[in-house]
Amino acid sequence: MAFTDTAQINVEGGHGGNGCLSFRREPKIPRGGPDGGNGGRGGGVVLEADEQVTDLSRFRHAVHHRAANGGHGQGKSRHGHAGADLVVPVPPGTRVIRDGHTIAELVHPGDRVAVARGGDGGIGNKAFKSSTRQAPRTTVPGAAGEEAWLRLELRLPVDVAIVGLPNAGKSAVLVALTGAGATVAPYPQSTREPALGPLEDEDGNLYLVADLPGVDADGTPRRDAHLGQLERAAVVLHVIDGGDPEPAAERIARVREGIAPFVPEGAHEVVVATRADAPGASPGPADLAVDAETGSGVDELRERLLGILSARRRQPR
Ligand SMILES: Nc1nc2c(ncn2[C@@H]2O[C@H](COP(=O)(O)OP(=O)(O)OP(=O)(O)O)[C@@H](O)[C@H]2O)c(=O)[nH]1
Ligand SMILES: [Mg+2]
Repeated sequence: MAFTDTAQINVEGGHGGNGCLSFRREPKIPRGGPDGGNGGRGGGVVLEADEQVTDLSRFRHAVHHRAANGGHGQGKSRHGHAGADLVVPVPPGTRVIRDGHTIAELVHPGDRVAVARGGDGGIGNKAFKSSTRQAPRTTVPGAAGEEAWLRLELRLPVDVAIVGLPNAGKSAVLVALTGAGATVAPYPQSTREPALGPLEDEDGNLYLVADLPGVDADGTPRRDAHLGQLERAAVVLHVIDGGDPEPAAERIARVREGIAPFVPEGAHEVVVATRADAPGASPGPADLAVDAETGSGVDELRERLLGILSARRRQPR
């Protein structure tokens, strides 16, 4: 299923079990007192970051998430059991939004947030017995669980976001830089979802590079663009086709305009031209030129990126 980075889900805690109305009835005890037990509380709903889950696509069809109800109280003073909590696995990097407010960022595997409380259990008539009320018939029913609609947004911890026009060579640059297995194809929009690859600096720190198939040929963000994944990027790696006869400055401006709303403040932009070794190609105004086919310029590009990333790591904003 296609990579999905937003979802809308409904969560509901379990209903509390009802309190029980009961009196002790035994042959040798003619007027036994009240013995109705309390209801158990309903289970809560908990979201938990789980590294087995890579995106939010499962929530397209799994919208409602309801925890178990509490058991009803019973005679002979038996209380109902508590309903089990429902733990819903989400990918690490999930932001949880309720009524427009972020209530949690589940960044690391195992991070959890309770999103819907279970309803309180009811009260059985035994609890209402007192010196003046020997035979109470009062009970309290269980309460409904909390219910909420939540918006989930997956934000991958992207350090370098590769952007550029269709067919510019974004996927080829990702593969050349990181060895990731991305689709490289001689037609536009061959990449339909973010492809990821790692970069490692000399201290062994790992950085995530993402190829974001974000914009159309005219620079406008695509409907399924996933440009939200730019949010944490330290570097925007802007790939241009070094063999394209259209003036590079115009192509660059188009992409910049399209992605501008998504680029975080303080992000560095590195413009790299592909097809450096192809006949007639020109790097134009690019910072660097590479050829993904022959590998020329790729090491310099990697060093440039790691230089920015390492410096930023040492001096966090
Ligand atoms: N010779 C040469 N070919 C390249 C270079 N970069 C990309 N190509 C070729 O150009 C075509 C498009 O490259 P992709 O990496 O798929 O381009 P993209 O920007 O990811 O394209 P979309 O995902 O479709 O937007 C492929 O056939 C690549 O092999 C390069 O530096 N040199
Ligand atoms: Mg591609």
